[in-house]
Amino acid sequence: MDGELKAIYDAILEGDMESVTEGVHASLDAGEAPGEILNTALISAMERVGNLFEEGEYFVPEMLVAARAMKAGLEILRPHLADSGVDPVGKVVIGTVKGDLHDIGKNLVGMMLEGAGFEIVDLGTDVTPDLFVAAIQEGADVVGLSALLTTTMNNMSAVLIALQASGYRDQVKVIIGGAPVTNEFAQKIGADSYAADASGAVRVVKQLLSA
Ligand code: B1M
Repeated sequence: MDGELKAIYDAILEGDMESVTEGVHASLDAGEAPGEILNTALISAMERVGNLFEEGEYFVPEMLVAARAMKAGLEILRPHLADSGVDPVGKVVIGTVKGDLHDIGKNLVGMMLEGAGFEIVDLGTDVTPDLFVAAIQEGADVVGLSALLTTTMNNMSAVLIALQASGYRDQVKVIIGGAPVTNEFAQKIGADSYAADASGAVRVVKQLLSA
């Protein structure tokens, strides 16, 4: 990792939002590719934060400030990642399921889909099944569910059950993702597909809509 990217990485670990902001701007000005900044500095730093939390080096407050710093960097990258400038090719309702407050991965998936030309309705975090159903009733081609906790991934199933009960299940494709989620789990709960990361989500959503 080169100097500027390493500086951003370190600033995220320290939760130093100002340095992350400066670093991301400086890297973009220096011609660094947005995807490189995202993967090499931002995402790797959050992975390291997770490891430090597991090792008992970091606690929730450290995770929180690191996440805030990462999100500041992500916001600067947003227009560079979502720069397609074409009419929407489909509408995606996205949210993190009930009980779960993690939104960085979900935001990234939303940004990449936006960049691929989709209209995004982002319901945020801790979203109840009813809210997903209400948003889908307004019209959507795809619903994307995110969960980062083993305790909340089961709430994805509750959304599918609510969709079925409302009669809207056949009108939308359902894609799920998040660190504890697997393809096997997606099949088990009756989702249409699973993606491991944001670029995979774009590929899968396009496939689902062309099928
Ligand atoms: Co939390 N947390 N956290 N946390 N947190 C994890 C997830 C954890 C793995 C840390 C650890 O132990 N190593 C662990 C979960 C363990 C488990 O369930 N097995 C954990 C825990 C335990 C907790 C708390 C319970 C801690 C506590 O309070 N004791 C608590 C729960 C709060 C709640 O949600 N109710 C909690 C709280 C928090 C913070 C609020 C402090 C903060 C979140 C801030 C925020 O998001 N605004 C936080 C953070 C930052 C993390 C880690 C460190 C980083 C998550 C992240 O942003 N990663 C995380 C450890 C880790 O993941 N290494 C951890 C970067 C992001 C780009 O990746 O989100 O995986 P990710 O998204 C990827 C893919 O998963 C995928 O694409 C994304 C981009 O490539 N993807 C999708 C995600 N959604 C998708 C949807 C799709 C498709 C793909 O389709 C729709």
